[in-house]
Amino acid sequence: MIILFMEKEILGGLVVIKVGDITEEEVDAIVNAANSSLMGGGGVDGAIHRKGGPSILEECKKVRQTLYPNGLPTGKAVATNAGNLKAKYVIHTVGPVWYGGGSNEEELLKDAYKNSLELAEKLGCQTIAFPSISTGAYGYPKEKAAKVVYDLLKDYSKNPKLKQIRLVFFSQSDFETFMKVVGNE
Ligand code: AR6
Repeated sequence: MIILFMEKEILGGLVVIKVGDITEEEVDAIVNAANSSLMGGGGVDGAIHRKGGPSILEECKKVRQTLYPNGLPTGKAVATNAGNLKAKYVIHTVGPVWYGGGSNEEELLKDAYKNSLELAEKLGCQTIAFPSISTGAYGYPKEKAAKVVYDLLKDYSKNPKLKQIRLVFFSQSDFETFMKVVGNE
């Protein structure tokens, strides 16, 4: 019999790693791996807009008309309502497209996570759920992304302002890739 570990706490319980659909998470903020247009797309972005309903897109349009007329730059984050999702906010961030590693991808991926965490803190959130930003359509290698995210969260865990950070992987194998990086530490 194969026993699958679908959920695991790391970094003193601050971070929960799990397999699931992020649109089902009951947290204060759900992070969306968006694109600069903020007008929706496939992957996790499509799932969030589909399940959250049109009020999220309405607010994204307002963001484009006001704060970011040229689109949300890579690495930045912005919040909207969460529509029908079981969250107070959706934090939209744009991860980097993977061009081979020499185009500042690592820093930009860190920025996407850091700016989302900071924005959640400013909004008074205690819990947040992240998808695996950039590792789908944007092609960031999963193991490399896992290392970047783990290092960043290890650092964050020294002085955390949020109570819980959930990393929601869409497949068991993505979950295991992350756990392999944790295990190597
Ligand atoms: N819950 C959790 N994770 C999910 C879900 C879900 N419901 N759906 C997909 N994933 P991607 P990116 C995982 O492509 O690489 C969009 O079209 C997926 O398996 O959603 O940052 C945007 O509009 C993968 O591991 O985001 C942009 O144009 C991870 O989420 C572009 O894709 C990220 O995959 C952004 O690309």
